[in-house]
Amino acid sequence: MTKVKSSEITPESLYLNRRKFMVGVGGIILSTAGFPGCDNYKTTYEPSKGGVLPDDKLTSYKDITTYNNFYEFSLDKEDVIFAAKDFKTSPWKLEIGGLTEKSLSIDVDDLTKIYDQEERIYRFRCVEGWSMVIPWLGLPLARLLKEVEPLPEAKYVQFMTLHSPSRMPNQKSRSFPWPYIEGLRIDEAMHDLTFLSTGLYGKKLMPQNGAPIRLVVPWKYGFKSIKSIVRILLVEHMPSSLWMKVNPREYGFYSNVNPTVDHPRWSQASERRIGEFGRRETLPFNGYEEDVADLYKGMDLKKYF
Ligand SMILES: Nc1nc2c(c(=O)[nH]1)N[C@H]1C(S)=C(S)[C@@H](COP(=O)(O)O)O[C@H]1N2
Ligand SMILES: [Mo]
Repeated sequence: MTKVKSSEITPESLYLNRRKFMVGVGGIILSTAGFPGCDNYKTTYEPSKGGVLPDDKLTSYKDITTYNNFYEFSLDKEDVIFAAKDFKTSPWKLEIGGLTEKSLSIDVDDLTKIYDQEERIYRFRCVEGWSMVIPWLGLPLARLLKEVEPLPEAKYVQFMTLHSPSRMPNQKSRSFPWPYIEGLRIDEAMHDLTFLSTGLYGKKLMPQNGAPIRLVVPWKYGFKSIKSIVRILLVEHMPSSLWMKVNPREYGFYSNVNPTVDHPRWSQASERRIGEFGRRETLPFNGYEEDVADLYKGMDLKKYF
C-alpha cells in the first residue's frame, strides 16, 4: 500500500465530481420559513438527494444537541451533552485502509479544508422509535473510498470509534465490547446517500453528535451512524458490530428501517418526531425506498434485519 499525504489529495476526478450545490458557493439558498425554530438558518440543499418530505420540518438545533445516544459518555440521552462537554476533538486523525491500493491518514481539520463540504437534510430514525430531521454538513463517504481505491476482495467497510477510556468515561464500563464498531456492505457504503458528517446547522459538530466526524446512513436505524470515527477499514468479511455482539437477536447487520419487522420488544410501525406531538407512521427505508431498495433486491429483509 502506498501512503497518500493529505497534501496530495487533489486528483482531478475530485474536481470533476464536485457538486453544483455546495455551502458557500451559491446553489439554492432556501429561507427557512416553514422550518419553525430555525428562522435564521439558511440552507443550500439539493432536493433530489434524499431531501425532505412535504411534512418534514427541521428539528431544532437545541433538540439535536441535547437529546443524544452516545454510550461512550452516558446511557442517559439528556446527560450526554454534559458528559461529553470537555471531549477534545482536534487534532484528530482519521485512517482509511485495509484491502485498498492506497491508505489515507488525514487530520479531520485538514479534511474539511481539502474537501468541499455540502449540506444534506436527512430524516434520522432511532431504533427506539423517535426521529429527527437534521441538516448535516459533510461529504459522501464514497469520495474518500474512491480515493483509497478498494481492491476487488473488499466486500465490506468497517468503522471504528475512538477507544480511550480516559477520554470517554463510560468505556470503563465492561458492559459493552468497546470500541464501538459498525459496518456496511461496500455497495451500501458507496451509495450517494451515505454521508460522513463534520457539522450540522452550518456549524462544526458538537462532541455529543459525534465530533469531529461521524457516519450518517439515513435509511438505517440510528445506531448504524457511528460517531467519532478514527478508522475505516475495507475488509473481505462481514464485520460484527457492537450491537450484534451485545444482542444478536435484537440487532442484525442490515438494520434497515422496516416498519413491518418488529423489534423483539416493541413495534417499529410508528415513531415520535422530536419536537412534535403525537406519532407518525414509519416509512420503509425511512422514506428513502426509491433511492435504496435496489441494494436489497431478492433479499428477505425479515431474515436480514
Ligand atoms: N460511537 C457511538 N456511535 C453512536 C452511538 C453510540 O452510542 N456510540 N449511538 C448510536 C445511536 S443508537 C443513535 S440513535 C445515534 C444518535 O445520534 P445523535 O445523538 O447525533 O442524534 O448515534 C449512533 N452512533
Ligand atoms: Mo439509536
